[in-house]
Amino acid sequence: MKRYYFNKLNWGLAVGLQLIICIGLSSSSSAQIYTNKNYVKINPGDTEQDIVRKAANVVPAPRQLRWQQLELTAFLHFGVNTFTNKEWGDGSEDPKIFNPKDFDARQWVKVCKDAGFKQIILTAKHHDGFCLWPSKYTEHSVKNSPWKEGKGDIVKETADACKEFGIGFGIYLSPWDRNSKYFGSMAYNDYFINQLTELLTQYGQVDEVWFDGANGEGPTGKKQVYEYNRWYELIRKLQPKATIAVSGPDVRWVGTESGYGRETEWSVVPGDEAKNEKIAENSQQKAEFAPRDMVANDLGSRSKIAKASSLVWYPAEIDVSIRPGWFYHTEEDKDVKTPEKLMDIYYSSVGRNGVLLLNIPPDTRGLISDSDIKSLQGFRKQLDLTFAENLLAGAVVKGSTSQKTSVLLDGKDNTAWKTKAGDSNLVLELKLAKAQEFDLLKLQENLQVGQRAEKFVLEYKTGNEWKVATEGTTIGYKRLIRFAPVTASEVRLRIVSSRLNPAIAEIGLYKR
Ligand code: FUL
Repeated sequence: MKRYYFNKLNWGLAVGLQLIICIGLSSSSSAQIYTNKNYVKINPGDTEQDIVRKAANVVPAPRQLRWQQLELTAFLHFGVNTFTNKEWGDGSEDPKIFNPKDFDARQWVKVCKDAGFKQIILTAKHHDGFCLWPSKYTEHSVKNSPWKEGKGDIVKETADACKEFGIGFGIYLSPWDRNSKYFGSMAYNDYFINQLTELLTQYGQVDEVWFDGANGEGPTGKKQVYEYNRWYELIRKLQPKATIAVSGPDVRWVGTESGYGRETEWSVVPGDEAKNEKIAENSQQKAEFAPRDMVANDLGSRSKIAKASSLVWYPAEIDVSIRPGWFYHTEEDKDVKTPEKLMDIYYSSVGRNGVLLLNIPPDTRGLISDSDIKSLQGFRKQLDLTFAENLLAGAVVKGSTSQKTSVLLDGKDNTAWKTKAGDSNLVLELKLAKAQEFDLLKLQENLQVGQRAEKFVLEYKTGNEWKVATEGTTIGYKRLIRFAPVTASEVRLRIVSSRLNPAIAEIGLYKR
């Protein structure tokens, strides 16, 4: 398992490499996979300093920035497995088993939105090949199920509900299809493109397309050689605002399904760490679900980028299920993650420069179950309570004015405390109106300038002495660190190391 996940990560980077080469060869291609800001080539003569400067200036494409700002996104695994009580179907299911009698997409979306989630990704087709929409290209779909007498469309109702409630809508389309007779042949590539086209043209705006890395054998015993570039070009053409995730160029799988990201999480990583051949080799082989181990804990440090031949903005998405499995199983109702566990996951995903993709699988009724709702409500309550009051509100940076200081406290991620070019040794000394007790630090960088901070320390003054409250490495979009409670009226943030001068967008201190 460990080996697989390491490989899955390399595989994601391999896809990146393939794309980079693709742009290199045909920069005039109609579909732009990268912009000239989220990708940079490293030249053979570049010095270490040149590389660091280049890394500091790689910034997200607008679609990547929007995605990062969502912070919380929800995964909905739903399909024939919900009814067979399995994690992976083999494609031989009778479509008649699919009958969610109380299905209500509005309930799904409302529950997610109330819990703070800003986007939903629905498993339109999982590895079993069963389509939640009436695809023209297969009989293995809702059109042959008793649900709504074969006239229903789960994808449509979900997309419509997302639009109604004003949250983003994304699709998961499994490349691996254990039902299609075409799988393993060239014809499958057209089949896949046809299905993707249906999903990208029939349901309004699609905000994220999620391609799973699993690739096993189809009904003929053969594996498929995928045509990734065709998928990406189609998406860029039909849904240019959509991010392409995991097996795609915009969003990187973090390398674990535990909900915990890396403490040092760089969104700028080398695009050249792996080779295309690994794609076939790295497919998932077993249907078992188990918590995964973290893989390589450093992807973008100076020593990593020094060896790169290109750099890309490739931020981490952290997927985890609220239950042990990805699909709903009644026997797991008792194992739903508690609000406390979800908070811990929040700090370790959103709080580590990632986007959380939390799976909340609907049950056989076609509804999110009460146990999950209860836990999500508790999570939202804790989130609101914790971040209700920034204890630095009204504080002033020493030697500055409250007007100038306010950029750090205005809740905007696109305004920042500016330092002089080359000044990577930023010190912000803040005086609070009165002594406060705090145990949680929030920092944000303005990503439109770039991800730059490499090491920081938060200190507080006691008597005439500065003591360390906490410290960390990367910040990125958001960094949250919990520490033992401290009471003070003077604090200082020191950016000890940075790639060029950092742009600090926000700082906050809270009491949990
Ligand atoms: C994995 C799949 O095999 C699981 O079933 C699930 O969909 C997860 C999100 O990705 O690769």
